[in-house]
Amino acid sequence: MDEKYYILNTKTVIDYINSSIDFFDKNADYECTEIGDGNLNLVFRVKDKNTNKSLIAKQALPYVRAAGEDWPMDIERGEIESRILEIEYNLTDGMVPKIYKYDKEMYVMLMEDLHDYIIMRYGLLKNETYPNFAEHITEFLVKTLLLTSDVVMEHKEKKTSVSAFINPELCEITEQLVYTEPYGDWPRNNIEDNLKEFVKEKLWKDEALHLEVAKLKFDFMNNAQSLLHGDLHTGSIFVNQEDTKVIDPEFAFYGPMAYDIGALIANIIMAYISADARIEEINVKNRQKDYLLNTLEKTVDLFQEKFLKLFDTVVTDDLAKVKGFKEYYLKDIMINSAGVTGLEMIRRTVGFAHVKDLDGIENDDKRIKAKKSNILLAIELIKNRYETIDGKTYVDRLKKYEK
Ligand code: SR1
Ligand code: MG
Repeated sequence: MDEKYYILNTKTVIDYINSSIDFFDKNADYECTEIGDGNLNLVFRVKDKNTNKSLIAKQALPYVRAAGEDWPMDIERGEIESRILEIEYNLTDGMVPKIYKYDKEMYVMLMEDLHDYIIMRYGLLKNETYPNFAEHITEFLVKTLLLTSDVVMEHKEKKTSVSAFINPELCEITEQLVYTEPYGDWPRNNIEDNLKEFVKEKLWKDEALHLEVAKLKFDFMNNAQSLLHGDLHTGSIFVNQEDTKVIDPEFAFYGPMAYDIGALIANIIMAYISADARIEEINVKNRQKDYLLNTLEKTVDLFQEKFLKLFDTVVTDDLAKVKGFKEYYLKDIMINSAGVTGLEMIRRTVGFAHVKDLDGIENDDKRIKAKKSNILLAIELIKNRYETIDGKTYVDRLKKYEK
């Protein structure tokens, strides 16, 4: 790590910004808060109260924030994030925040403050709905995934890009936290007492399940298909009624498209399971559940529709143009997306990193019931992924576990 590196705080970040870029007025009246609630970084929002002009300063720490200094973490991830944000910005016409500057010595990214947006997970937990979300996020997925694959990119250029996005430490986190630890008695697992017996029975003893998880794990590690976001859950998405922006791609690397698609689908499903357990008022509950079911179905189906459409206009590889190939290629992606959906749902229930959707269900009985349904549905998705391709199948499977 560079000698110039020091960890910023709400006081030092203001001078740091002013010595880095020309952004604020000389007479600015600063307000600064640390708003990071992810597992890894410090995130400061700095605003001039006179003009309301603001920006975000995100600094990578040399360790996992959620665990402390005992869990060291590659600080170069900040650089990977700034590079992929630039690529995604160009591929999607600005569906990610604009980067003003990346500082390689301080591992700080200065970027656009999306102050009119809310993190989608929190919006959904407030029972908000976002009518354009499925349209927007499928646009993001199709463009970032298809346009960075061998279907489109010149193959040598793509291989160079693969090597530029080798992200071994963050991939290892995923290999461990998503694909390994939930399936055995690992120390970082976080399982509530009332769930332990169920988890042992359903997740740790089921060898048929372990075989399917192993297949998916080796797909994650060996299939350098596209430049992934790498952590596309509802905490990595900012929304409002009109717009959608994706943030936090520090887990980016070349991996299977299914990893981004499945992570997203899983988080929509968990929002649904959460709404069903949390919301008391029946009209609000029904409206929220209808919205989430509709968003689930639309996200799965629109992705496929847009994928097939864009494929024809951007494909460059001669053999990928062969009749039947694009349908074959997409089907394989969707099969593994259902598998990843299940993996993400399981790890968010019993692994190191949970979600508020489930942990935030206050009533103990309802929370345990919701977590059990979540696990059972997830196992079904992993084992029956070959038959889980379209949106309606997801909806039907989800509804089976509601009662
Ligand atoms: C130690 S990092 C734990 C989790 O937080 C990130 O957001 C990723 O989801 C990762 O798995
Ligand atoms: Mg994150």
